[in-house]
Amino acid sequence: MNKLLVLLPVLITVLLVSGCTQPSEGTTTPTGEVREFEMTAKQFEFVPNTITVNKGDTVKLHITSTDVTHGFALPDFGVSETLAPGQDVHVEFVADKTGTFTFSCNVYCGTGHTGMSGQLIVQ
Ligand SMILES: [Cu+2]
Repeated sequence: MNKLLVLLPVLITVLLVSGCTQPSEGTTTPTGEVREFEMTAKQFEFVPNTITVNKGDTVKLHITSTDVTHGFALPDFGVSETLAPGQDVHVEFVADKTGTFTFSCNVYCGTGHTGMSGQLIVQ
């Protein structure tokens, strides 16, 4: 009997504490926004050819070639895609560093191929 009287407040305390303890909210969620862009690739340009985002943003690109097969290479973020004509190609990466980064066509598409490039600006 005495034992029970001693244990009871302990039990109640344990139940109250565990009942009030909530799982803490995640603190590792990305700080940036999700930024989506529609992009067109054609001989010999990307439209738009400049994309500006903030550091930490998740960048989603939907790229469609309107003429021949092109490529989309953004080596600083490990992106390399082939753009078949008429196909909506999805590219996604986190802009985790600031700077100006060049993306370019990496599939030979004609005489203007080497000049077919654009810039990603991460602020
Ligand atoms: Cu090309």
